[in-house]
Amino acid sequence: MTAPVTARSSADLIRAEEPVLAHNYHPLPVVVARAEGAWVEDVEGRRYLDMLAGYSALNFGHRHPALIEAAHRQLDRLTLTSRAFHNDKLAEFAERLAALTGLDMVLPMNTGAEAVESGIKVARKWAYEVKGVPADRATIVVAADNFHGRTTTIVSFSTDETARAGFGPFTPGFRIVPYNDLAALEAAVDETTAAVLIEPIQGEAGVVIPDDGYLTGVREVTRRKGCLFIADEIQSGLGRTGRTLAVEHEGVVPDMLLLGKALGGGIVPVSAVVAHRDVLGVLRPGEHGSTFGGNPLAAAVGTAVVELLETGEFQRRAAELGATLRDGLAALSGKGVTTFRARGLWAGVDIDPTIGTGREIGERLLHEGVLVKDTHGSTIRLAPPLTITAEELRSALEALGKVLGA
Ligand code: IF1
Repeated sequence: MTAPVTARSSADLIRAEEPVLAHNYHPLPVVVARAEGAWVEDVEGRRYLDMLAGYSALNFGHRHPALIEAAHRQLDRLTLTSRAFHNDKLAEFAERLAALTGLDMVLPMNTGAEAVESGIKVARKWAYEVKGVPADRATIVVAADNFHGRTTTIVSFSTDETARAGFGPFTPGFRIVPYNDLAALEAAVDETTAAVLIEPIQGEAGVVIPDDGYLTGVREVTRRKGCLFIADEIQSGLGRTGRTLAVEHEGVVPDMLLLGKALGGGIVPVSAVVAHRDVLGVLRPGEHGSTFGGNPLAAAVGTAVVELLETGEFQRRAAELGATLRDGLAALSGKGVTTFRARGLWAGVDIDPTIGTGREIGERLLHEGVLVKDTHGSTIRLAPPLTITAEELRSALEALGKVLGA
């Protein structure tokens, strides 16, 4: 007879997962039971600063009051209709999201991968119907070291063998060029190209920030060669880098934006494709859809998220506290940090491999009450909620210095 779930310890719960939960993750040995703001608490009541924030899905912190209130209010009214009928929350969500991004039409989906897949389908349809690419000949140019999700089509253009091995056969029609290389991009775009799909900053690759001018160059090449510029801002967007969108750092407006993660406030999965009307307008009834896409609960929470971003408060906090983050990492450079890349409240930190792997650093930080996640090798990412205080951020940096032996 297993102990009732409520009485199980962290160790019991970790053990209980093993035979019954697919092993597609290797989580740190912490079992979170409750959270608020930048803090999470495990089953035994130990508190940790969350420096991962759900990979940027928790930009507004755990259980932001305004978002929880919007969710509670909607839970007590209506949660799902399917798109077979209208609901009274979707128009406002689409209007305010479009206005926030400067584009004019929204396709509401659920997960980031669904937004990416939807963007690929719309770009291909646009290529055939608007650009005049011959049927089934459309190509999409992507960057090496990309991360856009885990579906079969998306891993078809991944350069990460771990993400691909054993999942073939793969979807054709993608060309891979080195990131941050405009000459290679120019060479890959031709009359069959529907779109260039890139992350304005590569997240999983380790917060790889392209040279100033790269995004401007992508915009110029795609405009001149008549294909779409699709910016995947699922991780880089919604305040993370100190602007509403990472592309704003170069004043670039893409033809299509892919949004997700924080758009759901860390409460429900909400993603969206946002684009010009002459791009998303290629979709006609019955050609695309989703059971939960645009559901009233998601729309209500999404609108509350957009409302928070309309204030500019979170973008300002990320920009201002980003200076504290950069200064803190600079102080650790040469003392365990070899290099780092940072923009707003987002950093990829390369640790001296002789001190430990990213995973080992994560395990040591766990014992200092700080949660981080490694990306590859000895690189960790720092992406706290944008609601973190300067004090909390400094204490996380002190803990990093301590485990690095600085
Ligand atoms: C996991 C990291 C991984 C994304 C970009 C689309 C998606 C993601 C730029 C798909 C999702 C998540 C997936 C999550 C861990 C995290 C991640 F990059 F953030 F670190 F995996 F690489 N575009 N990234 O970053 O969105 O379908 O997941 O909602 O555990 O797989 P999704």
